[in-house]
Amino acid sequence: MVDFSLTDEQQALREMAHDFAEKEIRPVAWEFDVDGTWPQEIIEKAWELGLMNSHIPEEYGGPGASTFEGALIEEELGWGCSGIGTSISCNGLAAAPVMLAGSEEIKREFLGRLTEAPKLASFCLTEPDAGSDVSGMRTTAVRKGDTYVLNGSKCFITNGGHADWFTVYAKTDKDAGHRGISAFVVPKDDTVTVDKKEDKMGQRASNTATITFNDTEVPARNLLGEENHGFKLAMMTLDRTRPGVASMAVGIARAAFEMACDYSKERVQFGVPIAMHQGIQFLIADMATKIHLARLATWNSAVLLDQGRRNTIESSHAKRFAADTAMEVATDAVQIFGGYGFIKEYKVEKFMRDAKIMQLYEGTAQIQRLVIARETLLPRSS
Ligand code: COS
Repeated sequence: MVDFSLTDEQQALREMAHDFAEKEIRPVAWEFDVDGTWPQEIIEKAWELGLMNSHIPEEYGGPGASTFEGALIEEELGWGCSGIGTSISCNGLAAAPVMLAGSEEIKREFLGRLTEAPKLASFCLTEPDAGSDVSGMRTTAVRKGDTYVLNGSKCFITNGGHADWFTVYAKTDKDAGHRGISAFVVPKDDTVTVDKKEDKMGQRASNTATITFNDTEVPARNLLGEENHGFKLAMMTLDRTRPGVASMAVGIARAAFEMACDYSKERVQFGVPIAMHQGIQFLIADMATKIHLARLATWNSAVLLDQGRRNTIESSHAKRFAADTAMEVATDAVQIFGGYGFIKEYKVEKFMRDAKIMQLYEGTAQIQRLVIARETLLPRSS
């Protein structure tokens, strides 16, 4: 049976997340956007309510929510403010490779750190010269007895300036391309430096930093999975986290859409509210359809994961369509506001700035299309 109706528990979770977004995030979202204020108190409250680390299983102290339930939470956080929402949700990206490939001991230690206190962890894949082309990374990890020594810089690291530990991808065999990358859990210590906090166009309340590892030593047991199998682990991680990004994009689109609908009913031109004009109605209708379809694609990609099935193409469909929807809907929302949409006081422009990153992070809109084309033309079996 195909059925996306929510159980009473899921409905309650969604309402709780919405309530949190409305009462804790929305009142400060535009103010935090101005100076890029770090939302520490909001993160702590989200952690207390179980809106953070939703995918961490109960045996490691987490809520043990499904990917689908995580998607419900992330849409509401994205509706509140996707910058603050990203700060709250980003532990999921760092924790996923640990859940997929960490030993029992590593899972207990590092997932436990996130569930015992409102701590943050960051996913370190991207480098200045290795964005979409993951294999081009230059960070190295060299085995020395019972340890690995890491050297290199990672950029655009979400929550990087506040992280307690990092999931780091590094070359363990420089000449083996994607088959020479390994993943490690790296606790923050004095050899890890935070070099730069980025001043961004949107999602300004989230922290984006450059993190450098300077002869950073970790025990060999911090290797996630097998040596030189890190690339696949990164890809499997992104399959799991892209539904969350897609949900947040749906949340942005919905927020912009609601604001535009309200405005169209108030703003009078040619003697009637502009919502009465067909030109505006058609815009509203297209926005509504896109949001509806983006949500369906997102839920589908999440449910497949919960069923233990590979969701690579569905995850990319969802991420690409929801991200493009967020950008298009936010742009049209500004259009409906007319000249006022361009004025910060009217608030709607924030959604347009925030939406842009949805087409960039966790795989650009073009990378999603590349994945979709490859999976369509050359489907993978495993
Ligand atoms: N699940 C499991 N394995 C996967 C996989 C997936 N989703 N995608 C690829 N693989 C495997 C392939 O099967 C292949 O395995 P073999 O070594 O056995 O042949 C290997 O990984 C390499 O795959 P591929 O040839 O497709 O790699 P490319 O170098 O061409 O890269 C893209 C593919 C571009 C899709 C990948 O590099 C990518 O997703 N880049 C974007 C990275 C990104 O999202 N960055 C954002 C930063 S994180 S915030």
